[in-house]
Amino acid sequence: MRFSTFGRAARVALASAATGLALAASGAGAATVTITVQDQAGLALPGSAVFLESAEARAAARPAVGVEIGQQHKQFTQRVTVVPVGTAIRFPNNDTVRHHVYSFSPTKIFELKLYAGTPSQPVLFDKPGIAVLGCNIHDTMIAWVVVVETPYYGLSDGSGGVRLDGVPPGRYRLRSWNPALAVGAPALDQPLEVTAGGAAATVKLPVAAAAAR
Ligand SMILES: [Cu+2]
Repeated sequence: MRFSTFGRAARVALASAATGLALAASGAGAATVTITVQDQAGLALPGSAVFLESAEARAAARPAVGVEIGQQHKQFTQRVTVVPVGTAIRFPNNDTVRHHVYSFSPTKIFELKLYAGTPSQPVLFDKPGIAVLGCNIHDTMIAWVVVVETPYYGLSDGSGGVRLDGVPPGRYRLRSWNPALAVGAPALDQPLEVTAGGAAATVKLPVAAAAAR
């Protein structure tokens, strides 16, 4: 039948067009961005949040799954955690003492009242920004959650380095943040152009690395 033949051909054409688009989208996302985070004296700033913002990046952001911030030896297991907006984080208590984890930051206000083990409900971080976490029982416990609107984010390693893979070429705002920045200070903001060959940049935050330890 003529109509069904046409239909099949149209379906094949549509399917290959869709595949072609998918390939173009993923093929364009192969660039690697390498960032080095330093203090004003050029010393490495480990544990700094680095992320790339753009309208396209915002549209591509998806919540991360399985993110946890534990408590062990009366400390949070990570000082800084970076997650895309919409991520639910679990707060398992691995200590025998109880903790009372809270945040009064506008990015996410919550309180997990005195508990042992893992609270049944994770906490949903549904707004971009930076939340400071504390424990009502142990004043020295502190950690930060950096909530970003992009899939391209990372945390600097011991040498201050961050490698972001699969970044589509384009113009971005390179954002960098470390807890040693003044309280309430936003992430540093500078332009970054990513080409098909990737990009590399060194960021200098207005802090002293010694203060970041
Ligand atoms: Cu505690």
